Amino acid sequence: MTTQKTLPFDQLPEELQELYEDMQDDLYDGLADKVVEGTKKALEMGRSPHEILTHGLVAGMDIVGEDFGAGILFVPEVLMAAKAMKAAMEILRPLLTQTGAPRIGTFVIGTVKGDIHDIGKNLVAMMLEGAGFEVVDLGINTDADEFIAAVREHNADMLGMSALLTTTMPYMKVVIDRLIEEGLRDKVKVLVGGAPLSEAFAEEIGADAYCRDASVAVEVAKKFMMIKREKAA
Ligand code: B1M
Repeated sequence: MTTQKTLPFDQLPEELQELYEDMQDDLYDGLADKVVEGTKKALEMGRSPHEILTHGLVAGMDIVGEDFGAGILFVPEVLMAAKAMKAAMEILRPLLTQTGAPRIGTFVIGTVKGDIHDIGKNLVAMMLEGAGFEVVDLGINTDADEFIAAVREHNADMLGMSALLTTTMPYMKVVIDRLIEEGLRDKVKVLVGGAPLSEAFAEEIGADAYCRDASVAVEVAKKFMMIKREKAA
C-alpha cells in the first residue's frame, strides 16, 4: 500500500478535486456502480486508500449526514448511500488489510446493542487488521454477553465499541461494568468511538481511550500493545 500523505482537499490538483466531488455526488445519489468506478479510477491514478476514503467517501457521507439531520434526505436514501459506500470500501479492503504487518494482538470489536450503524466500525476493523491485529468483528447490535464471551474465547488484548446514536452510547458503560463484574476489566483495554462520543464521555464511562477516527484507533491500539509488551518483558 502506498504511504503517500493525504493532502487537504484544496491542495489537490483540480482533476482530482473534480473526481472526488463526482464521487461525493454519486454517493449522495446512492449510485454504487459510479462510486466504485470513481474509487478504481483514483487508485489507477496512484492515490492512496486513505485519501480516497477521506475526500471521496467520508466527505460524501458527511454531506449525506447533514442533509439527513436537516430532514432533506430520509432513511431509504441514506441506506442507498451507505450501500454505495460499502461497495467502494470492498475495493479498498484488500489494500487496507493485507499489509503484511506482523500479528501484534487480538482486538474484539462491535457496534453496541440497539445500534445498526457499521460503516465506521468496519473501517476501524479493516485498518486494525492492516496494522497487524487479529480482529474479531461481532457486527452490529452487540450485547454485553456477546462482548464478554468473545473477550474470553479469543483472550482479547483489546475491546472496541462503536455507537452512532446518543441513545445507544450509554450501553458502552453497561459492557464496561460487566467486564468489571466478570473480572476481565484488567485484562483488556477498552477503546470507544463513534460520532456522538467525546473524550469526556469515554472518561466518564471508564473506557481507556476515545478514538476520533480509524487512524487514531490504530495509533492508540498499537501504543497500548507496546506498553503491554514492555511490561511483560
Ligand atoms: Co443514521 N443517524 N440513523 N443511519 N446515520 C446518524 C448517526 C445521525 C447523526 C444522522 C443525523 O441526524 N444527522 C443520527 C443520530 C442522531 C443522534 O443520535 N445524535 C441518525 C439517526 C437518527 C438514525 C435513525 C434513528 C433514523 C431513523 O430510523 N429515524 C436510525 C437508527 C438505526 C439504529 O441504529 N437503530 C438510523 C439509520 C441509519 C441507516 C441504516 C439508514 C444508515 C446506517 C447504515 C450502516 O451503517 N450500515 C445510517 C447512516 C449512514 C447515518 C449517517 C448519515 C452516516 C454514518 C456513517 O456511516 N458515517 C449518520 C450521520 C453522521 O454520522 N454524520 C447517521 C461514516 C463513517 C465513516 O463515520 O461512523 O462516524 P463514523 O465512524 C468514524 C468515527 O466515528 C470513528 O472512526 C470511524 C472512521 O473514521 N469510529 C470509531 C466509529 N466507530 C468506532 C469504533 C472505535 C473507534 C473509532 O472503536 C475502537
